[in-house]
Amino acid sequence: MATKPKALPIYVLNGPNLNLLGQREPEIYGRTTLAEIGKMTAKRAKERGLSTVFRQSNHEGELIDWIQEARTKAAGLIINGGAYTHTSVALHDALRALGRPVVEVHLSNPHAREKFRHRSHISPLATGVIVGFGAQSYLLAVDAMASLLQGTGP
Ligand code: CA2
Repeated sequence: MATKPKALPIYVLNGPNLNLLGQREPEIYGRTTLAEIGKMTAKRAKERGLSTVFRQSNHEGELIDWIQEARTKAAGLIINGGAYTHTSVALHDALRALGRPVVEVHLSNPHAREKFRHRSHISPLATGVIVGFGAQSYLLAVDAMASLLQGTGP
């Protein structure tokens, strides 16, 4: 009997300093660590019949390598670009070449913060953007991605 091919995972990529979550600035970013967010995200994806590859890097080039990898190895991409969101044309260009659905996610609401956080180089390439719900933003992003991939949205 033929075996069903395994569905590609969702890549969940996290940018600079997000490895510090839960250790500093809890009033802005909450007390949940990135490892905990990784576990919560994997659980929610599993409930939706999906799997995740969850990674963090402080290095712009490594994030770009992973976005390029996602072109063939991921069904879709959830990305919290951290501060690179606001600065990186290189991330923007890598996302232009992705050819997969993108959900941009942020713990805080950058639009309610300093002006330099109001511009995102990721948003123009994203199908949708989820901001301001703390760790729950990632779960909402998984739900959104599941709707996009499975056509279950309204
Ligand atoms: O709200 C978000 O998710 C951000 O992407 C977080 C970035 C920030 O530069 C963006 O404007 C919005 C910063 C992540 C740094 O996280 C830290 C966590 C604890 C202590 C210090 C930094």
